[in-house]
Amino acid sequence: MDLQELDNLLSETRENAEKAIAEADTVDALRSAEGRITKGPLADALKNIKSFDAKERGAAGQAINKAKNEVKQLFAKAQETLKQADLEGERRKSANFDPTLPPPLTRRGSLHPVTIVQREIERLFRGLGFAVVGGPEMETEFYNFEALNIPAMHPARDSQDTFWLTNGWLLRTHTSPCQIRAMQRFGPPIRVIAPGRCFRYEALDASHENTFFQLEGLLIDKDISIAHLIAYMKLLLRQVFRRDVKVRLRPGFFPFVEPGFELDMSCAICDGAGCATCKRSGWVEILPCGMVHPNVLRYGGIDPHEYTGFAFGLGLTRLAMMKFGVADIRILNSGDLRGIVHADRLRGERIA
Ligand code: FA5
Repeated sequence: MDLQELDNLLSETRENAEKAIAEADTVDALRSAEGRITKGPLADALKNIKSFDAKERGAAGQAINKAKNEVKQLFAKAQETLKQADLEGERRKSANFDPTLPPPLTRRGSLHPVTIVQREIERLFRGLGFAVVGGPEMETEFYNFEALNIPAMHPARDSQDTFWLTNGWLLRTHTSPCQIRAMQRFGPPIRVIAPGRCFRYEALDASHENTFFQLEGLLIDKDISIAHLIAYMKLLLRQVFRRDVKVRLRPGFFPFVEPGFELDMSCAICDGAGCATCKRSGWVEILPCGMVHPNVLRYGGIDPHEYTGFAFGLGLTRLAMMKFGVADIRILNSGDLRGIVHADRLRGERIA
């Protein structure tokens, strides 16, 4: 054999190796093809090295070794690719891989129960022509008390223990300051609701938080009466609970309404039997309301001889507790969902 013939043989061997690699579909098939080629023509060529001229022997040996290494590398690479593919196949088989299935949904969070109730009420009142307004959480004494007919030293201030700020302002104790701001901003007739966070320096228990939500409502127009007030309150409760709710209306005193009422609902936690949430009374104070006091209308720049109106201050957090069966108000500010999950099961209602 001369060098030219050797070159042809080595090229053919390389081609055979590539062909065998393309045909092999398992690692074992690759191994046996590699053995066949390296131990066959390449080994034979090495054995026959003596048949070359002494001058050409060195070059022939180098060419054979180079071809051998190239073929080995080709097989090693092919083996690695096949192993990866096998592994992928196993993984798919074991996971019952179905490429036609839609990708798994990412679990999204759900809205806070108070937000859910707030949005429901906003939707209802928007549909009735009300605007949704806000107000500052840091308020002046004027808007939080004085303009609401609660002058300094008035005993009604004691019922709303206040967080005072060092600049003489305060954290609003209720959403009622939004009434005055709405009167000043819009003038009559007015239809607004104002949901928002309130703060009281309270001793905490199952139904009292120092940070909670109220939703203020104010309607001012000509010839508004208590009949309008009651009709709107009934509508509100029906919308939130989507069933008949046992309520009671009793006189309530608030300096900014006259007459004033307390609307309580039968405790949804114990079905009126009495529990820690309702302080064993079977009733939960939820919706104080009344006809806007003439002095408040005057503070808001409205003539009480021309206009009348009603206002309400819904305890939004307590309403969410009643709707979702949350027995302790502190759960709602804690971020611990277990109490809510429990109530969810209890009442068969889904939060989101
Ligand atoms: C007021 O705050 C009046 N501004 C409501 C009002 C508005 C009356 C307009 C008339 C006209 P009261 O202090 O009762 O009222 O609070 C209203 C509601 O807020 C209560 O019925 C209760 O549901 C809720 N609430 C009061 N204090 C707390 C508290 N510490 N934690 C949770 N909810 C509370």
